[in-house]
Amino acid sequence: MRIFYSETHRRHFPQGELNGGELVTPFERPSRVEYVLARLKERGLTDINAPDAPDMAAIRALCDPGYLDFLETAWDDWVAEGFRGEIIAASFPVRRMQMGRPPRNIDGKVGYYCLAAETAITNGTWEAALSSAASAQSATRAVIAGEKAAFALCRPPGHHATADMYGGYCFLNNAALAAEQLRASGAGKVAVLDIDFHHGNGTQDIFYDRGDVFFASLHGAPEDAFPYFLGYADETGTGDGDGATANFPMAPGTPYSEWSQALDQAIARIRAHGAEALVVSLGVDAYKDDPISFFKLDSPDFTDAGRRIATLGLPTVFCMEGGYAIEAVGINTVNVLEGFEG
Ligand code: SP5
Ligand code: ZN
Repeated sequence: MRIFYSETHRRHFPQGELNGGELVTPFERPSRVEYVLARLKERGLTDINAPDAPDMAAIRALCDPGYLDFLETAWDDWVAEGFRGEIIAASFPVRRMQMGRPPRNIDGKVGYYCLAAETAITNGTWEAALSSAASAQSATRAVIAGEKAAFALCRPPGHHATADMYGGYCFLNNAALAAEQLRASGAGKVAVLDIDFHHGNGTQDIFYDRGDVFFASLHGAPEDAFPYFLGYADETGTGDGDGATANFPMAPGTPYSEWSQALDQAIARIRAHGAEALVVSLGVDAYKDDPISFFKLDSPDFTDAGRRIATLGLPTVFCMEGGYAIEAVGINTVNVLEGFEG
């Protein structure tokens, strides 16, 4: 399997994540990638390539222009304002305060474009996010060129990012870029299967009113888990997208026996939709020892999940998302890929 990965991810390394009222070392940290790379090599998956430069036209086609300008200039604007810490959002356009007007002031702008304050921006975040998107784009290009599957070792992750908001450690929605690229290459219908522990709110939002991109997500129920406000089973799409979103929220303590039934249902829905290509949002935070999640999957379960995904028989782009039990992130991620390859 071809793998795409950019060292530029290192340029995004905030020192602080707002967690329980404290600034802690972020769960989403550069070393996650080292564990995945080490495991890939250990298992003989050594076709690891740097991505091509990001396709900016595709990123501009997906995202809000004001949002992209904001991401590109946020750090300089923040420093120019005299702020000395990392960029953390503090004021949000919440219920009854949403007039859709981005403020001029950088502190206001940050809140306008942010969906969760745990995610800090630093010098280098924009370059890292672009390099992550570039990995997804190059992996997708490989699949379009005829590879059965490719793995984008994306960091930072993407599935919480909408066309105009960052948060949940995500800035650009890599999986959505991959799905759009597959559509543009001629696939009539594509599907995004999101197995990260957290609901893929960004991906859902981007495709919610579209029938050509099916979105299925297995995740911690929003009553109990981030991102809290989206991911209920009765969110099924709207307009042309009516019926093209499928959410499988699950309770704390969910074991693989139950999770795998949801996976099978998601797979059946993707098959029924007639998808011709697949993007997998590959988070491994459903693992039993993940520090911020509450499912009970064990490492061999990820291999089995990969096997089940392969039964779709579709050209597949895997995009790395979450997974924070860092010593196990490599094993669990590569288990999915190996299970898929059979
Ligand atoms: C890509 C991805 O997996 N993003 C996840 C973002 C989660 N952000 C909120 C984290 C809340 C952490 N709460 C810690 C509770 C520890 N018991
Ligand atoms: Zn996650």
